[in-house]
Amino acid sequence: MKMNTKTLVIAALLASLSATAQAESTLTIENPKAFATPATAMSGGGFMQITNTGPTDDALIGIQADFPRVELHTTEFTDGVARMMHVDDIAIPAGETVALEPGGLHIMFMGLNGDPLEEGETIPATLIFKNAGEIAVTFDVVKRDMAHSH
Ligand SMILES: [Cu+2]
Repeated sequence: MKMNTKTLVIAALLASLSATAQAESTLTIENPKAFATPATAMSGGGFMQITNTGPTDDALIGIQADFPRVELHTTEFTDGVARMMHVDDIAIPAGETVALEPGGLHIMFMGLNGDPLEEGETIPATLIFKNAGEIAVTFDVVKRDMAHSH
């Protein structure tokens, strides 16, 4: 009986701790998705919208996923030619929504090497933010909408 009470107290403590952690998270991740790639593709793009509802600027500084390499990329256009460049971080200013989208900022899943991203698959990943810390997300692999290709 005594044991049960103690267990209940610990459970209640843990519940309140996780509720606190959630209340302090001011980042909302919406619509994480990746496009299905051709069989020979070496990399695939990941996209989402990140909203910072808090009073403090934050930044996406990394991502972990089960690929040989995962990078943060931006896209630059020179004379109409798109070129992807690696960036160290992506600023998520207070009160703003930052869209990672085709032709702009994106996540690059690299080293696919014969194991393409397939429609219907999901990609579990952990986003790492400067202030908010780690946030788990799951990317849905969807067919690429050709109207928005870059
Ligand atoms: Cu890229």
